[in-house]
Amino acid sequence: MADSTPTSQETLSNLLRETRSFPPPAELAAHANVKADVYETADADRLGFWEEQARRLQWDRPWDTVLDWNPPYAKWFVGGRLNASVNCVDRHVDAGLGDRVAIQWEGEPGDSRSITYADLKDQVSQAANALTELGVTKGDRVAIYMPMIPETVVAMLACARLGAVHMVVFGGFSVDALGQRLDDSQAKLVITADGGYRRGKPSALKPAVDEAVATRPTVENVLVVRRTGQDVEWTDRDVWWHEAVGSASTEHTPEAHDAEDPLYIMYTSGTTAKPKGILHTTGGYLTQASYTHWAVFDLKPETDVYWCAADIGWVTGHSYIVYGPLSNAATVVMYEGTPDTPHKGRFWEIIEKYKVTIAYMAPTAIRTFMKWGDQIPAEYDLSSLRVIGSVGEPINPEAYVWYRENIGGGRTPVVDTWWQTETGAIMVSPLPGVTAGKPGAAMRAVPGIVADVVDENGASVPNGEGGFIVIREPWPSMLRGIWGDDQRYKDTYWSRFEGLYFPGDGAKKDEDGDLWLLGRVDDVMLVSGHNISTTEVESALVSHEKVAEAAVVGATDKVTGQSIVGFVILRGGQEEVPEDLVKELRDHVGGSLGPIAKPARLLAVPELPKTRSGKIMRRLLRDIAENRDIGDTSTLTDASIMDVIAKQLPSTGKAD
Ligand code: 6R9
Repeated sequence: MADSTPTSQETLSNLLRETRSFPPPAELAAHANVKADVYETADADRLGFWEEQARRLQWDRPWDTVLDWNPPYAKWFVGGRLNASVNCVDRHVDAGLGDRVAIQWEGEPGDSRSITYADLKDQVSQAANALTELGVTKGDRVAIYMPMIPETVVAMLACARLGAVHMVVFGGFSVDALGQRLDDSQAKLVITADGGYRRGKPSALKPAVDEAVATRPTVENVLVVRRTGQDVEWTDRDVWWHEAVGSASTEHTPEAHDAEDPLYIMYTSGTTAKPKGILHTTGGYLTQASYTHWAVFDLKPETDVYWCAADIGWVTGHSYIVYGPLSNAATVVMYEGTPDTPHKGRFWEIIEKYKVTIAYMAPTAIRTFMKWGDQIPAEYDLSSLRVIGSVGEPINPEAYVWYRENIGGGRTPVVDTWWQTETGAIMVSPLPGVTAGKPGAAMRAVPGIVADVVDENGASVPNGEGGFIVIREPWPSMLRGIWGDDQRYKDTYWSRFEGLYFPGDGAKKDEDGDLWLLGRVDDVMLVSGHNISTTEVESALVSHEKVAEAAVVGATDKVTGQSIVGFVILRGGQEEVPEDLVKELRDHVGGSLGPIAKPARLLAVPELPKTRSGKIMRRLLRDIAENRDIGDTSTLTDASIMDVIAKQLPSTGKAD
């Protein structure tokens, strides 16, 4: 997230014109969970609206006050008490849903497990007992560094049950990234596995934990799930999950926690090296995660099979694999591996196999599938799908339409959901039975959320103009701070515009007042006095038939301030952009956005540097474009990618 904001006095230029719009399907609209009047109801009494959503949960003690707002500090459902794990598990079993599948898990090698809500209750209770046995108590921090296996969900819910604060670290992160997070959170326990399956083979996790905890005395134990059967080094500190959890009682009496007791910390890397530990609490977070999951995906828990392809180490995995869906008693598909193992149709095979009705994934995955070709999904029966979602980045119109047509069969609405680790849950999104979908637009703040686009002085911009997205009123799942760094919380989110939350993203309102998110303002380019969003130029590039993926950055330029440098993955896989194609692409961008947006340079690359959630790390590409040494790569999913890119651009990059 942004630690700095642009100094320019210009707001974003609104260059892209997109006129396509898809109304909600009549059948879906007729039976939708929420209808058009919801916006009005929520506007008329915002706090009353959130109280009504909080009542969808089970509380041990009702709240006395809905909201205590002492800017920038919010407390929601003050005095209320509840247990998040009871809300995600026990209450469904009590309601007679014990036999419903909670987690339908698919391992990468093709093994699978169906875990019912009754099974989940037993496993979470056992894990809670085992953690207690290991000395974990309320308020302790527990690090979870795991593959995508059911035990990861069980571990999170066991922490929630005890009131211990979980801190999930993406399994692809390095020893350093893990160590830094252990230091900052002062975790007492690490839960990990011997390894997980990635790209057809076991990928070890325990050695990274061994190295990280060797110099971290706060960690008293390491609890290890056996997944791959790889050899592991063993010390006195280590405990096998199957022994400790497997032998524990399935009876566990949960305690209710305060609505404002911490639920988890999730680290998000900013523009500076030190990641921020975003803190979420219990009652408000669960209320909004649960409500948005039900409303935005139009969830029918009795009949839907829901699949979110995100990693659990990303906030999307927290809110939309675990807390949202399980609190709604949904059946959740969870997949361990990569989309191309053992073949490039793996995602579609999973949808066909489990008759998935709702799927949620990132634009980067969608663009990869586009690159692999239409014929791959065409071989599978995807007719079970009825709502498909996108999250993580602006979705280019081209990718949106491809997704709608090739995955959604041209009939399935796409919900483009904008939110952040900090917001905890979806903030801007169409509602599939209410809002029309425009390719590339997240459309409208969800009911109960007050978002706006403002200029550099904080004044609301008129329709048709761009600026900065802000949130005007506190919301239930908002971050409660940055772990151990209160000043940074105020500086990062609350200092740019008086009294408004500033997420750090650019946005525009179209002529209808619908919202388009334009990416991080740190990525905005300033060319000859115009602020141009990288998103719009990238979308224009990928709308050309020869371009599979694109990332653009602004490189310092003596004449224009910055000049646009485009990195493109060509469909044919060429290592260079031929001269005639350079001209064609520049003209293509010029034709859709105007001559100001024409890239000055275009470089072909085999891959782009991305984070765990598929966000392009433009900072690293800027280093290449400006011939600098490459900065911190510890949060890349694959750090070797920078070498690969630099190798292909021998005259431009210095990879090490
Ligand atoms: C959920 C998540 C947050 C940043 C956010 C924005 C970008 C996410 C988006 C989107 C445009 C969308 N982002 N969803 N931009 N349209 N639908 O991604 O959390 O990893 O914290 O990232 O991602 O830039 O500020 P997180």
